[in-house]
Amino acid sequence: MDKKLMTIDLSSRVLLDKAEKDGVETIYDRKLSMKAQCGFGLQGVCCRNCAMGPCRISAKTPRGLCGADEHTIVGRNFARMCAGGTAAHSDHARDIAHTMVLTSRDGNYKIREEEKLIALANEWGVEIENRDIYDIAHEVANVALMEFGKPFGVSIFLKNAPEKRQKIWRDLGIEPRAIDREIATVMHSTHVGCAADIDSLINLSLRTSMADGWQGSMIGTRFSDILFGTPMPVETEANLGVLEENQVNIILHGHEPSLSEMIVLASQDSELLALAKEMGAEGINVSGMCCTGNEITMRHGIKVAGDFHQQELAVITGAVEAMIVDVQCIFPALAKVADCYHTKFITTSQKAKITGSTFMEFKEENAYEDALKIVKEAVLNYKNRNRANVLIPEFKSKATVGYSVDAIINQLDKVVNSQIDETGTVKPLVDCLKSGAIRGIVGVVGCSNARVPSNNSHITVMKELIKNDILVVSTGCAAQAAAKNGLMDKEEGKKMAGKGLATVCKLVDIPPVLHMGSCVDCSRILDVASALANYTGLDICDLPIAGSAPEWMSEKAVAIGTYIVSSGIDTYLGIMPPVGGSSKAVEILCGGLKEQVGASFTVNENPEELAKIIINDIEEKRKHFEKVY
Ligand code: CUV
Ligand code: SF4
Repeated sequence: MDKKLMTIDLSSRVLLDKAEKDGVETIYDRKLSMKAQCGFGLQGVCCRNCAMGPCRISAKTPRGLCGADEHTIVGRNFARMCAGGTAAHSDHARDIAHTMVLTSRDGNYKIREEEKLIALANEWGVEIENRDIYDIAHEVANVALMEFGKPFGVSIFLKNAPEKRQKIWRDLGIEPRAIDREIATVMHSTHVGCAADIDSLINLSLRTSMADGWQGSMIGTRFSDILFGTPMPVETEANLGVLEENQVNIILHGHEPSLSEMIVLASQDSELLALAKEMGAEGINVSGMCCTGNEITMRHGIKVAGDFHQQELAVITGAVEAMIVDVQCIFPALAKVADCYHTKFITTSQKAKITGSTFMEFKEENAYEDALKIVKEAVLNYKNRNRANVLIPEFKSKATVGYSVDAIINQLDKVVNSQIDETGTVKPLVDCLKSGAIRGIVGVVGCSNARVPSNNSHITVMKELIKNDILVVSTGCAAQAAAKNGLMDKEEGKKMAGKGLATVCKLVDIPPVLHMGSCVDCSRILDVASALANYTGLDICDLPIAGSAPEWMSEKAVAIGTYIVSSGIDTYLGIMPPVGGSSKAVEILCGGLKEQVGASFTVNENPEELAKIIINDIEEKRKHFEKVY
């Protein structure tokens, strides 16, 4: 197979040639050599939850040694994926909450959004009268940290959802209690000799995923906004063409803004800039990858170097002085690729040490100094760049990013709400949906998956949706695919949108695909959905909205999909999860859940078909919506 057909990204294709020439291996090579994938794994019917196994289910051996059948095994594996994803997002949030504890007036971390903090304090019953803002911040942080392990009660955020939705969760017993508790419960229930009932295993999966969406991720997003600012529309550029020939190139890859914000600051330090000059560079150019890239582009317009599948290719340009990473979605392969070039591959977290990397620990307690040291390492490396072996692809696209819920409401307020004295509400969005100018809203999110050509499913689905007047909101690597392909360029994007959507885009000056942030920021999508439901007095499942993950791959994505469905939003996957081996699991996830939570999963690995199904279902939802509202 021609490797270049494995991605639709033009800069990636250019660099795949260079990789070949340089004799460097990438994910695409490994994909090609890993021909047959394990059928049992793909179907989810391999169990290694105890050492009598692994047990694999087939027609000949329908049960494992303990007697677990395919439904039990698939259910347990699925629940563990949800727990893994919930753990990752929530541990990210935990670090951000700890960062909030460290804030002080003259420290490295400060409170940027006092108003947002006060609002949260009020929501949580934290005393604000006559108190220093930092005292309030520390107490609010403590309340959030309690969400991880509180012995009684349920998630503090659930009350923001429509009442009807809350009742559904209560009746089904899927209100998440403490985050760590839900994860531990799933690990316990899936231990050998525990839960063996598929319905209850899926029910547990929903509850632990709810702890991801309606607890951990919400803490992550809200706290990041309070600490680093609420994103507002800002111009940027995306794709590897953002690397600079004559500057020190630093790529930030990973997830937590507590690191990336400090690196961005350190890269503006005058001594380091002077040092860069000394090294012969014109400046320091920071760009981002994956979710950390989303965090810093949303808040500062920092350019987006690329997505999950481009991490090796970025190094292969030969123009990157340092790839600085923290946690999640980092290829261990980067160590080997970086070895072939002058690039320093710098790991910074105890949670994600990687063999062959340079470990420079980043501690929030010592944030700015640690960041200075790391950036200095990059700057000093500039002199080692082999200029003869540099290739920066020319491809990059303009994008407007930074659409937090506040930004979306603000933008619409400017044009509509302020004239009718309803500022701060989603009325204009509801009106657009009601009139049909916008047929619906779909969150297209998630990773790139080497089982399909990189970015192809994202772009196919998004283009089809906007052409059919469906507003797309996006996070994660899906958002980066959109940015790289001009879908977030206000001018270019409008041309790809249907008439109704294009008119709205023009009127309120937005692109047809709105960048809402990183994966944890899928909580922003929950916030918009709740706001729409609360404003209309409907439940979330009554709205013409949907979620889609056309190229998902991570456990985090499984947790996201599952909490989105639990929230009453139908979710459309472009990659089949490893549940196919259990007819009952498929039946529940792709059907039965509808009766329980008013939404379910649909899977179709053909992106054109996937888009068609979404559009059809949105139109069906509209009929109901128009009747009830
Ligand atoms: Ni957290 S989880 S590949 S960076 S979206 Fe990108 Fe997003 Fe998936 Fe990872
Ligand atoms: Fe086999 Fe049961 Fe052990 Fe799983 S838990 S490995 S099915 S014996």
